[in-house]
Amino acid sequence: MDEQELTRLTEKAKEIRKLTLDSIGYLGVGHVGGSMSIIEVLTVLYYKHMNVDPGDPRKRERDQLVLSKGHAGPALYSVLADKGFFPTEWLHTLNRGGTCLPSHCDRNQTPGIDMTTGSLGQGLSAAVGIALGNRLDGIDSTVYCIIGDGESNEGQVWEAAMAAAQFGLGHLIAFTDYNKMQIDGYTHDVMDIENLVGKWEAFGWFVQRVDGHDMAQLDRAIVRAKAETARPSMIVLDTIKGKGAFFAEGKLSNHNMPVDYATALEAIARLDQGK
Ligand SMILES: Cc1ncc(C[n+]2csc(CCOP(=O)(O)OP(=O)(O)O)c2C)c(N)n1
Ligand SMILES: [Mg+2]
Repeated sequence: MDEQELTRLTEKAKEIRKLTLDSIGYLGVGHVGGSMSIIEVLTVLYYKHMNVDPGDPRKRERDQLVLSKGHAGPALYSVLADKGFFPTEWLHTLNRGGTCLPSHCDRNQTPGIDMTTGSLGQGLSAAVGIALGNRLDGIDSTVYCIIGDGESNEGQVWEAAMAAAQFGLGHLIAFTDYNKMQIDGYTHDVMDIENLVGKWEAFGWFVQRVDGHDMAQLDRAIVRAKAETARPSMIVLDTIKGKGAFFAEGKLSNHNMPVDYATALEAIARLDQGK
């Protein structure tokens, strides 16, 4: 990617981060940590790679994303609002009565959400099913899936991993948001998932590992994954939970935390000042 594009995507990621902090802060509570750690991958996907149409969210010939760690919905809602799937004003209805933006993703509530998620461990299986269905229907598209590192403690993830390799789903590209933390503590203390790259390779996947906040690295990895047509791809993202939110970054308390609006606005101001 050239400098101009890198600048464009970097600015976009900042906007998405600000929108997400604003929506969670306006509500007063939310999954700050796991939302902040996937901002860059969502930005590179939705503003560079994915073929989606805000005017026709269910278009059959489209790329799809299963956000398996569905508690990070607020980050994806910011992207979808910014892209025009629904009005940006909806972001201030996050997780309130009657909203179309529940805390966890729901494909029947929100334009642009491709799969209902939140019960951890299930999203990759859904993505495998979508990818198989697309193949049967002769649809030439890519299915993306983002899972958590804590989520990877779920056995169903590994059943899906085996199935995807068995079916040779080269048009399935998954990411592990390896932010090293989960709800109850550090991932290596709760249920260590190392050697993560070796595990996915052993399951028959094409595996890469990149800095999940580096847009150029993310872009190159996605390009390489798309070029691998015989095997499903796993891109392990080294990320920081809470990235870019001064009150949350790297703190174990950032999973689902109270955030007063003034603090969120201060975080947004700091991002604007490049702090
Ligand atoms: C099946 C299931 N068990 C428990 C939960 C509660 N829960 C929500 S988020 C979370 C931690 C997930 O950790 P991780 O995948 O690392 O997410 P991240 O760090 O990206 O927020 C848990 C246990 C759930 N949503 N689904
Ligand atoms: Mg985690």
